[in-house]
Amino acid sequence: MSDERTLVLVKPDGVQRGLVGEVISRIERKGLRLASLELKDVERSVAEQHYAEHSERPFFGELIEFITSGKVAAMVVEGPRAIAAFRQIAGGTDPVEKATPGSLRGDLALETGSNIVHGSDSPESAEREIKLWFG
Ligand code: IDP
Repeated sequence: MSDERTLVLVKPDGVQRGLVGEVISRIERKGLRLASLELKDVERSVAEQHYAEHSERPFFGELIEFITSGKVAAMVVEGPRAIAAFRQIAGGTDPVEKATPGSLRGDLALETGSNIVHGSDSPESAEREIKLWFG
């Protein structure tokens, strides 16, 4: 199967808790590869574009405040079925109700609003997000 690329973020909670290494370790142990990696301050306009699909949701303001509250580790991750494979590693959005034990969110997070990582959800999102974060 040909390789795919996905955009992964370790969100400010993950960076502050020192979990960047843990996230990278799980990505690499799965067999995926890092193609780019950068620690970034998040501009509001980038955050708003990144989460544009949620702009009408009641939690949008909170989401933008949170993602701009500290540095994120942004990476391009590649490998066969990288998009679905990273979402499996991440676990479901709600760390308690949806993420299973063994996933990053299932093992390491409690709140939906601070769930450690982001991973693109489709090839179209991945292309858009990689362009937004890495130009
Ligand atoms: P995903 O990150 O698992 O793909 P999305 O539905 O795309 O989930 O939501 C983006 C992010 O918005 C989530 O990771 C989570 O941090 C936040 N979020 C989603 N739903 C809620 C909610 O109901 N309350 C607060 N934050 C939420």
